[in-house]
Amino acid sequence: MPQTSVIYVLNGPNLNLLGVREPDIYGHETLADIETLCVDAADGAEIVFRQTNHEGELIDWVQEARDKASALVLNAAGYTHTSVALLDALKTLTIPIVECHLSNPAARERFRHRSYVSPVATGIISGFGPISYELAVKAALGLVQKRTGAQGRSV
Ligand code: CA2
Repeated sequence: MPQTSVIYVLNGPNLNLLGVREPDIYGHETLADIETLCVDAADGAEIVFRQTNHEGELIDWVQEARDKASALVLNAAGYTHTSVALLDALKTLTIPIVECHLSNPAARERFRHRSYVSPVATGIISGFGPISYELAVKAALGLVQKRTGAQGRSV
């Protein structure tokens, strides 16, 4: 476990197009705007914020988070619904995992109802647009503080 809290916020395929395409579904904010929201919500904790369109790279970062992160916030985007390999990687983590989505996949097409992330997530935040990320970072920090006794403990 790192000395200061390090929250990995990992983003899957096509999220680099946020704010550029399909604003009716995903809104006008860009991924850079969402990174700023996460940093502001982190209350001084370190945010490592990344996006990739490649499944293997996402899995490499999940493996990296095993040693370097205190918690993981993950929007695996389309891989949420398809990737057994991602699930296998997530199963090796012992840190809290917060699954995060801009939209509410449960209210969308049937193929989005299955998540390979949910079975290993500590919790799921979805449907609040960019605020989902803000809530997810705060939830992740709360979980880390609970595990380390870093806050709320009377001396
Ligand atoms: O709601 C979410 O955050 C999703 O993870 C977004 C994924 C979708 O496959 C999941 O079911 C729910 C899609 C991300 C695609 O992002 C785009 C952004 C702008 C334009 C086109 C795609």
